Amino acid sequence: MSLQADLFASNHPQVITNEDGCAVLHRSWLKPERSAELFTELSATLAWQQTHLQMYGKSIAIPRLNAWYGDAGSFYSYSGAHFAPHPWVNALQVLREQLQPVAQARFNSVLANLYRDERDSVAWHSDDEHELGPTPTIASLSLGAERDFVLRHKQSLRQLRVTLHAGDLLIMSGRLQRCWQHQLPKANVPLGPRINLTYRRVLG
Ligand SMILES: O=C(O)CCC(=O)C(=O)O
Ligand SMILES: [Mn+2]
Repeated sequence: MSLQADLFASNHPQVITNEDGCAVLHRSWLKPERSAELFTELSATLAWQQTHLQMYGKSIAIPRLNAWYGDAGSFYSYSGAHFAPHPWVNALQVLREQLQPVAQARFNSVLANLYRDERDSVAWHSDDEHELGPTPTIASLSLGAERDFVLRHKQSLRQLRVTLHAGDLLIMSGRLQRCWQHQLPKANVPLGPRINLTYRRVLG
């Protein structure tokens, strides 16, 4: 069996939207055993931290843990929080090499999020920070518990909901971050932890 066949399932990508940017879902991009191994390794070894954002003069703990890895110099900031990347670790580096041909993009950093249970979430936002450029390609890989991910068109307010499972790869590109927002709402059933890796290119 070839290395590719051993690591990846071969489902056809599904276009979630092609309107005002592109979101394409590769279901089960990783096989279940590899997703499970990666989840165990990354949850135990990444430098998870609690980020606080400054809002209305208060320091607010965001409802998830995160960790930023990347090339030296790929500084990143959002809503008043600044991240200097940790140097690449092997597992994240290997994934980067495997993701780049699928996403047809080069990445120099990855933001890892850890949602500890169903109460952790990420609120409506776009990944539209200046340092990502106007049409960023972002490759988002899910591990651990399944969670709903919702896209909302900024003008029409049309919503698209997808359940992301362990091993699913969502690629967002083109004008998607200009024209749409996304969120990962809290769930109303008990759920275990989930890790999401978003590979990005921070422009120097
Ligand atoms: O966890 C997810 O699937 C999305 C995370 C996200 O949108 C972000 O980190 O910018
Ligand atoms: Mn995002």
